[in-house]
Amino acid sequence: MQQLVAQSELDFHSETYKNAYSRINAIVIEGEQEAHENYIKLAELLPENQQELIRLSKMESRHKKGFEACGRNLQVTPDMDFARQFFAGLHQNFQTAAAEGKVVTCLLIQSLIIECFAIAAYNQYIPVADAFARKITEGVVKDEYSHLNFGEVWLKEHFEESKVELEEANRQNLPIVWRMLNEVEDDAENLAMEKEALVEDFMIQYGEALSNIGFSTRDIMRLSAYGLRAA
Ligand code: PL3
Ligand code: FE2
Ligand code: FE2
Repeated sequence: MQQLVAQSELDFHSETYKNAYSRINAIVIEGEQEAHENYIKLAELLPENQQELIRLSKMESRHKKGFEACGRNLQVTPDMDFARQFFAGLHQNFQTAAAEGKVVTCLLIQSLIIECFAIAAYNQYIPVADAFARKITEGVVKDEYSHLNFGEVWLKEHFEESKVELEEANRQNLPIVWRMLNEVEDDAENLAMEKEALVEDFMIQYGEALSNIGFSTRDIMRLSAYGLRAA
């Protein structure tokens, strides 16, 4: 196992840090951009929630601008090609589901999986971030809880008729998250973030979300660990 960079040794201007940041920063910028587009798509699919979803999509573009400023502040150029590759799996699955009008799958991918991933990552990042990025990330993470909440509330209200699709969407998309975590592990470590802690935080958020929607403890155990051992 690689040694985690101690927080006291973090040098935000070192080449090692900036090199890792060029990919992590890009991932976050791309994630916020895709979240922006995904909520616009969801607004089309759910006309009765249109105003609310457009509001969320605007929050996502503000997040994107905030993280772009974090990269500029450290004089880092985000590696956007890497980031698009990083999100390609979830992106493709969201597009396919949207084209088929599968709103439950779209909500699971964006409002549960991606938001839980973001909440876990941002909470891990805040204590080890530079002062500028910490302030921005603290503001962003508060919003992400409200995005997660939108998905939870909608899916709770439609729980019985969504259950089968949720199970299938979880089975398709959760293994992608474990692969994404593996891909980002080394760079995250150079920012003093531990993969184990990211996984743990994600599992807690995602498990709580499934519970709020109406799944039993037994279902949550089965659903939230799906594909984890193969990762
Ligand atoms: C939705 O509102 C935002 C989607 C962003 C997804 C972010 C995933 C981040 C994974 C990378 C782990 C390191 C995080 C570092 C934080 C700056
Ligand atoms: Fe966001
Ligand atoms: Fe969000």
